[in-house]
Amino acid sequence: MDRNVRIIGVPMDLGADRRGVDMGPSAIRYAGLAEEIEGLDVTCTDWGDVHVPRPEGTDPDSGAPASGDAKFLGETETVCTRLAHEVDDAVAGGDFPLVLGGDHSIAIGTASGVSREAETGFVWFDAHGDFNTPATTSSGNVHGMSLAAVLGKGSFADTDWAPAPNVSEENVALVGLRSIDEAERPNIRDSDVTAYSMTDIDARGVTEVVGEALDIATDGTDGVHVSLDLDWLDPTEAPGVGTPERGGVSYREAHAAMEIIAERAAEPGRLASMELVEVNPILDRHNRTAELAVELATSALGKVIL
Ligand code: NNH
Ligand code: MN
Ligand code: MN
Ligand code: MN
Repeated sequence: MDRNVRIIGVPMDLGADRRGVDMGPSAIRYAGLAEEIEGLDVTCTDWGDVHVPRPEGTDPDSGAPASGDAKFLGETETVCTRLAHEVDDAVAGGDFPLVLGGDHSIAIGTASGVSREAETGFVWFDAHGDFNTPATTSSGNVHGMSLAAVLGKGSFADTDWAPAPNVSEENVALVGLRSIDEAERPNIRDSDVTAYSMTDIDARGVTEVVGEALDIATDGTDGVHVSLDLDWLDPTEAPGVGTPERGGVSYREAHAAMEIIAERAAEPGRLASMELVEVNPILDRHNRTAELAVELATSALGKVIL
C-alpha cells in the first residue's frame, strides 16, 4: 500500500436483524488491525467511529412513506451521509479509507464517498447478493439492499443519498454468492453486474474468478472498492456473522483472493478503498472472525508469505 491507511469505524446495526454487529469495529481493532498494518511498513491513522443512533428509542419506520419496506431508512441515510463525507475526506487527503462495519448497509455511504470524484469499480465478496429493493425485500433489512441502493435500483433511484455518483453496473462484480432470495434473483439477472456464485468458484477456482472480477472492476475506472462481507467465508472459518451460509470459501481461498487484489492493485490508486463488514462479536468464537478480517485486510494491503 502506497498511501496512509485511514481507519473509519461505523458501529451500525440498524440494517440487520441480529444484534451485536455494532461491536464489529471494536472487535476488529482489538484483533490488532492498526498494529498489523504498521507491521507492513504502512502508516495508519485511526479516525475513530462515525456516530450511529441506537435502535432503542428509534422508530424503524422513520424512512417516510416513500421508503416502502425498509427499516430505519431515515437513520441509514443519516449514517451513510456522514460516512460518505468521511470517506471523501480521506480520499481528498491522499489517504486510503479502510471502513469497519457494522452491517453491510454502510456500503452505501462508502460507495458514495469513494466515487464522488472518481469512476469506481466494485468487487463485492458476499454469500448474498444484497440486491433487494424495498419492493422485493422480505426482511426489510437494508443490509440486504445495499448494492441495489449503490446502483440506484427501485425506489433508491429517487433518493439523492443512495446511488453512488460514479459507479456503473458494468464495473461491478459479485463473488461467492450462494444465498439469493427468490424475488431478488431477477434484480440481479436484469442488471449489468457480473455475478459469480460458489459454483463458478468450484468450477474455475478462486484465482481465475477473482482475476476476472478485477478485470471488470478496473475496466475504464480510476480505482476499485473492495467490499468484504465476512459471511463470504465458510462459517467454519467465520462463525461470527449474523447470517452464516454453509458452503463458503476456505481460509486459503480467501487469502488467495486478497493476495490477487494486492498484486493487481499495485499501481497507485488502483485499490481505492476497502470495507470489512458483518463481523458480529456476540456470535463469534474468541474473536476469530475479527482476527480473520484483520488477516484478510493485511493480505489485501500487501502482506506476503515470503
Ligand atoms: N437476502 C437477505 C435479506 O435481504 C439476507 C441478506 N443478508 C446479508 N447480506 N447478510 O449480505 O435480508
Ligand atoms: Mn470534512
Ligand atoms: Mn452483505
Ligand atoms: Mn452476506
